[in-house]
Amino acid sequence: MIAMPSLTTKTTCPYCGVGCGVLATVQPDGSVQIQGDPEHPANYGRLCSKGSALGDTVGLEGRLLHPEMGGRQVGWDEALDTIATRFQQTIVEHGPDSVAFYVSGQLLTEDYYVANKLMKGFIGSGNIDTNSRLCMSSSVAGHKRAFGEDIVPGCYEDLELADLLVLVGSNTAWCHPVLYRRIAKAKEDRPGMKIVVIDPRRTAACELADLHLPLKPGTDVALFNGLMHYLRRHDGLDFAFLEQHVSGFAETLAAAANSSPSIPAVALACGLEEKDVAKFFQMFHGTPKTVTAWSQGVNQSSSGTDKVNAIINVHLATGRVGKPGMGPFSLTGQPNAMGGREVGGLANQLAAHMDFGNAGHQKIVSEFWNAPNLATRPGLKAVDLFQTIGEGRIKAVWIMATNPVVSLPDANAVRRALASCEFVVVSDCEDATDLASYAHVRLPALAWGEKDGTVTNSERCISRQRPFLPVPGEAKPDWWMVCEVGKRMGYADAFDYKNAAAIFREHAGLSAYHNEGQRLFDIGALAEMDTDTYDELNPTQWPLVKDGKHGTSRLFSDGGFRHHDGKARMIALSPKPPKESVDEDYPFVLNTGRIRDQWHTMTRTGRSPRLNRHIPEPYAEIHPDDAKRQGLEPNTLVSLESRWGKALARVKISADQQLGSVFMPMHWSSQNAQQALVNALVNPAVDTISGEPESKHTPVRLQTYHPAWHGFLISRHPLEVEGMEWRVVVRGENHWVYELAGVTTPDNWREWAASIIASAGVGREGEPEWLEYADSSQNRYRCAQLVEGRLAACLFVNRNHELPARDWLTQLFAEPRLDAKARMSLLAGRPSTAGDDQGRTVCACFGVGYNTIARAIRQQACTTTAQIGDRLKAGSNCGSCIPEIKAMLNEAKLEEIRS
Ligand SMILES: Nc1nc2c(c(=O)[nH]1)N[C@H]1C(S)=C(S)[C@@H](COP(=O)(O)OP(=O)(O)OC[C@H]3O[C@@H](n4cnc5c(=O)[nH]c(N)nc54)[C@H](O)[C@@H]3O)O[C@H]1N2
Ligand SMILES: Nc1nc2c(c(=O)[nH]1)N[C@H]1C(S)=C(S)[C@@H](COP(=O)(O)OP(=O)(O)OC[C@H]3O[C@@H](n4cnc5c(=O)[nH]c(N)nc54)[C@H](O)[C@@H]3O)O[C@H]1N2
Ligand code: SF4
Ligand SMILES: [Mo]
Repeated sequence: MIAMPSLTTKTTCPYCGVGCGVLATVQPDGSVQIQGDPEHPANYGRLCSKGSALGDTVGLEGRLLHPEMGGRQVGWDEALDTIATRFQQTIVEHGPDSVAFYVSGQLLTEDYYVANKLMKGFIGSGNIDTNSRLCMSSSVAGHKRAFGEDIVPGCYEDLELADLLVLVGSNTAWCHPVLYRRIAKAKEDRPGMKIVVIDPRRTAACELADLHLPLKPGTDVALFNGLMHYLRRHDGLDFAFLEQHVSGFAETLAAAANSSPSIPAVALACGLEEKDVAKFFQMFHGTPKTVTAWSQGVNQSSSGTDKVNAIINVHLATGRVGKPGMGPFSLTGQPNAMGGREVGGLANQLAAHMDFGNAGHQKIVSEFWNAPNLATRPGLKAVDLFQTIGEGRIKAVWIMATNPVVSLPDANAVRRALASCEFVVVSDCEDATDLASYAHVRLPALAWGEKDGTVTNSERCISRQRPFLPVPGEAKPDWWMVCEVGKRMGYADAFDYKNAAAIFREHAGLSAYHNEGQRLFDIGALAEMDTDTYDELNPTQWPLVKDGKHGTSRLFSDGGFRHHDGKARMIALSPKPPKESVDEDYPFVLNTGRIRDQWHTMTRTGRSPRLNRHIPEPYAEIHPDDAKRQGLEPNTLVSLESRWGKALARVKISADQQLGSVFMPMHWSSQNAQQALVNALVNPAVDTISGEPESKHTPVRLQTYHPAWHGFLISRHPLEVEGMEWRVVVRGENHWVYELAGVTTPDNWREWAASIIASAGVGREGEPEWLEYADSSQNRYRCAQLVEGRLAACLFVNRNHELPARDWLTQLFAEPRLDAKARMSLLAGRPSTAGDDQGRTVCACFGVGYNTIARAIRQQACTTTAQIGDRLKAGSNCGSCIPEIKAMLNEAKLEEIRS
């Protein structure tokens, strides 16, 4: 056989809004090697733990590969005809507002563009909204209020050039890790650079912080109003800039003085130390080169838009906008959050940064699209949209590249709404998702590595996602599905595109159409490029107007804001408390967010064994004093209840939490955990301006949860493990771990285990051999099944949560045979040689565990992350784990953990 040369494709990471360039090389064995693209301006060769593990996620196992209707495989024609007919009928009977699309910042710009065009241009309804509503919409609204257009004025380099970087509600170390490493490098090179983190929790982003302000949840406006008033009193305002470029200034100052008259008043409102507030204000005042970057701790709030404007206000007041090392900077979440905003994917936008309610814009879009039926008013925003589905007024919905039954607040209500909906279409790459069972028609989408188009990152940089894998099964690009339905609904001319490049050209053309400098989003220079040029397109920042040669890094450095008077607006703000407040019944604030190695609902990162090892189980993190008061012990289970629903989680106790707060990650769905759906708890309150849900603030109560037994089952093959109260599935390298707890105890554990294993058809490999250990006085039970001397499965059960370390046991699955000594250790649940249990993974790239690092710190006297890197390699590749290693180095009493 002739070896095929390995071809390397330049593409873009499909995860976060940093938008890193990736080099993907398909190896002769079919695996995919992933490297950072040294030429990409977002990452210059770096990748984080998730990006580095992309090769683990591209397999075809578990993919949806054929269209389906009612669980039956159908041809594309049948599926597409059905969708077109059902939408058409619904529109004829109930009007265009009786149908909707719910789309995603994980679509490519080309997909997004045609979905928006079909709904707003041809169906004639504004009812297309996107998961960016849950993510960026407060920033969009804040930018529009302040600047007159949804513009991020700066670029990544500004975060490196700043002398002061303020991170507000952003766990950048875990959520934008490559950008965070760039910041870390800048600080290392210029130790004078200062970093302030404003977050109720002490997060991994605090690794670099000179000051952490653990403010009371939801009090950001009071803090930034306080800063505004302080700047005024300390002669910190840039009057020349204000006079020339800003309006609304007097009212804003008055409101700030009113709400936050003094440092003690701010400290009290925000639950902070006066000296810390003073220090922050002094730092901001004294440092012209300041960037304030934020993400979901700001956006996902019932006062999210006000929080955004409170931040922009102080930058306008000091003239620190759009200059090197200065500016307000909204970090986008998804790979194409920015592209979605360009095409107008939110229900309240039109397209290409044009607005409903502006007759001129309305005319431009309808003329360009040749769409006489263009929607004339905004559609419903995500939370309202699903409520309207629940009320039966929206009767047909098409959901693309998002998982609303997991990610929307009050997720059980969303489930009920979809269950009652007459016609639900779902396009996804995955077969099994929580959403799948609600679909009448399912469409198989191309996944990363197969699809072809563009995304735009947080700094307005457009990059290509290029295919390097063959099209699997009958999967198709999302844009193709939308266009086929459009054609079948009678709009053949408007949706007749040969390829993604043709759609992109049109998108670029619309941005420039009758623009004449009216809208900053203008990529006219790309409107006429041919398909080869598109294929070779290098990362390009917008704006890039016709005949322009280079993109634009910074905007508004000399004013030129987009309101009619050319001025920016400062917004007078009075702080508002979160919509739902804690009380005697629900005394804790539930805060939710992300962990380092999982992406959203885990449909992709959950496929990667090394990513699953960082934090394998859903948890609720709580302060030690609160835990004591509630009688919660580490690693037990806790039941959480809000006015909207219930969930269970593993207890994690840490002083990183503030009193009265509990944090839960958002990632686990019913696919991989039972009863750990965080959005079952989360309240559906939204910001009245942006419609963004308050995902960071729900009153809850906590209760210890005592099942009759705790246990775990590890198996070489995936199993169906049902019928208990707690079940979490964790995919490993050559095994699956099932974390379990139940209220009813099986009569015979071995029979119970055997029947579960048998149902997976494992016995056929050979005669199973059982090892068993039972201690009925303690209710402890352990057994293992071996097939031809090789470990096939093991079960460990205990009355309480104290169980052996999983990480060490899973290593036994790599052994071809277990000898007598290994069998003894197996049932004992611990290695016969101390030091073999490396604990949960900290470094995903090299699989280095917590205990291994702890031993290096204690026994080999390592004191720096560089030494740990030299000895163990940990932290020496992507660097995503450096904040955790630093935290370990700073910990006075480092104890090994049992994981
Ligand atoms: N590993 C990983 N990375 C991701 C993602 C992922 O799923 N996994 N998703 C991507 C997406 S789509 C997004 S949107 C981004 C999100 O990125 P981030 O916004 O950084 O992530 P979150 O964890 O949602 O929330 C950020 C912080 O807000 C804090 N917070 C809560 N309430 C308040 C408050 O009232 N005020 C302030 N100042 N802070 C508060 C929380 O404690 C939390 O630490 O991450 C992107 N990157
Ligand atoms: N409680 C709480 N809830 C939150 C948040 C929070 O912080 N707390 N954060 C919110 C935020 S910021 C976000 S962005 C959302 C994210 O929430 P979701 O968008 O619901 O989460 P994902 O898991 O990214 O869903 C993407 C789905 O699309 C599929 N998919 C991936 N690529 C493609 C593609 O190219 N085409 C198609 N058709 N399908 C594809 C995936 O398999 C997956 O099923 O969650 C929000 N929900
Ligand atoms: S920081 Fe990580 S997840 Fe984000 S784009 Fe870069 S490699 Fe992907
Ligand atoms: Mo997001």
